[in-house]
Amino acid sequence: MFSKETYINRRAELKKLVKSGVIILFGNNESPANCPANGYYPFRQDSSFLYYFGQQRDGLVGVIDIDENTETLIGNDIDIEDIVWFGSVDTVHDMASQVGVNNSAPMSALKTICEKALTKNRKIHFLPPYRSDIKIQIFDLLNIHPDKQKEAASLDLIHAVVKMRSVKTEEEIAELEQVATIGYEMHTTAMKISRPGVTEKYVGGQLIGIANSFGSMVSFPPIFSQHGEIMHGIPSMAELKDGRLVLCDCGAENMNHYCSDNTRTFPVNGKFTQRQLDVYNAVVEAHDKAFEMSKPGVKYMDVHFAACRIIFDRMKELGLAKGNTDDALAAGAHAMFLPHGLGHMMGIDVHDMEALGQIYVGFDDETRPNLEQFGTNCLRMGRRLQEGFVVTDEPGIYFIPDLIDEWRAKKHCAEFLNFDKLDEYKDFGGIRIEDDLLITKDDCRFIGEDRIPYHAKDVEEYIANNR
Ligand SMILES: [Mn+2]
Repeated sequence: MFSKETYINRRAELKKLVKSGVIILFGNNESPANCPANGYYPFRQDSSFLYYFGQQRDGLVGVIDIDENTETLIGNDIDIEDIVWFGSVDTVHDMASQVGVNNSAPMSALKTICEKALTKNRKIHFLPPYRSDIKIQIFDLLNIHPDKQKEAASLDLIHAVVKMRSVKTEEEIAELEQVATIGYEMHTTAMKISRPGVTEKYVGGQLIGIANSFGSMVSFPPIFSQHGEIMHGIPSMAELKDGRLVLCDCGAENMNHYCSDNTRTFPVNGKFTQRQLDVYNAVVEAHDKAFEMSKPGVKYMDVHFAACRIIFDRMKELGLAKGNTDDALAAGAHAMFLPHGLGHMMGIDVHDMEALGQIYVGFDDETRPNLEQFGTNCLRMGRRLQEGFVVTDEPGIYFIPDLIDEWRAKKHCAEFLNFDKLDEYKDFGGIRIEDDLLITKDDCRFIGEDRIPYHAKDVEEYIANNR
C-alpha cells in the first residue's frame, strides 16, 4: 500500500473530474472454486477499488459523496468464527483510516445511502461490473437489471478513472520496475530449464512458483507452448521437442498488484535454424521499430501499422506474401501473420482497465477502433501516447493452419498471399516478442533494468551459458 496521502489525493482528483453525485466503487468478493469454503486463491481485489481505496480485503465498497464531500469505507467486520479460522484482521474503521477515509459503515448502510440518493434523484456513478455477484448487488441496490448495467455505468466516472490510471506516477513506476525483476527471473528461468523431454506444464508450473515465492502472483495464467500460433496457448503435458520453438508469455504482479508482461520465443535446443531465424528476425525488427517510434504525441495505431508493414515486407521476401504493401495492409492481409494488436496499456491490470471498456482506454474522439477488420479489431491501444503511459510492444508472426485453410477456401486476400508457400509453414508455430514501454517526456524506455535477452544471438548465448 502507498501512503495515505496518495489515496487522499487520488480521490480528491477524482471528485474534481466527476464533479457531482455519489461514486460507488465495488471491491471484489471471494469467489468459490468448487465449494463455498474453497475459493480461488489468492484473492484478487478490483483494480479501481485498489487505486482509490488501497485495501486488499474482500467484501468492501468505497463510497464518495462529491456534493457532501464525504468518503466512506463500507464493509462488515469479521466475526469470531472467521477469526478462529483465519486469524484477526483490522477493523473496517482501521482500514478506512489507513487510507485517509473518515467514515466507515457496515454493508447494510450501502442500501440506505443508495435509497437516499435515488429519492433525491442524485446521480449514482458506478463502473461497468464484470463479476456476477457485483451485478446482483447492483441490481439489489439500484434496481438495474444485470443486462443493462454496462450501459448504465457512468461515462463520467469511466473517463475520469481512465484519465488518472493511464498516467503512471513516480511511485507507480517504481512498483513496475520492482515487479519487472520478478518477470526477468521467470523468463530467464524458462530459458534455463527448458530442454527436450521436459513438459510444458513443468515449466509453466515453475513460472507460477517463482512469482509466488516473491510474494507475488502471476499477472495472468502463463502461456508456455510449442504451439506459439495459439495466442493464449496454455501449457500442455506435451514434452518439449528438439527443433521446435517455444513461446513463453508471462508476468508477475507484485504485492501492490502492479504487473509485468513479457514474451520470449526461443529454440528448445538452444539454437535457431535458419528458417526460424528468418521469421524471428522480422519480429525483432518490428519490436525494435515500435521502441524507436514510441514517444508522446505519436498514435499507437501508427506504430502498430509500422510494425505490420515490416512484417508484411519480410513475409514478401520469404515468398509467403506478395503485392503492394499499402494495399495489403488496407485489405487486412497482414492479419494472416499478425492477427492481434501491437500492444495494450499495463498497470494494476495486465490489460490495464480492460474492464472499463477498451474503447475508452485505448481510443478517443480522434482515434477510433476498426472493429470490422479481422486482426485490426484486436488492437487494444490506438490513441496518441502521453508521458507516463505504459504500453506493451508485442509484435508476432504466427502460422495458424486453420486460418491458412479458411482464407484459402474463401480466397480471402488471395492477391496478397501465397497459400502454397504458407502450407509449408503449417508446422512452424508462432513467434511473439514483448516488452513493456514507459513513455517518457520526449521518448520512451523499457521497463526493467535487466533486459531479458531477445536478439537471436543474445538468446542463444544466454541459453548456452546457463543450461
Ligand atoms: Mn501483453
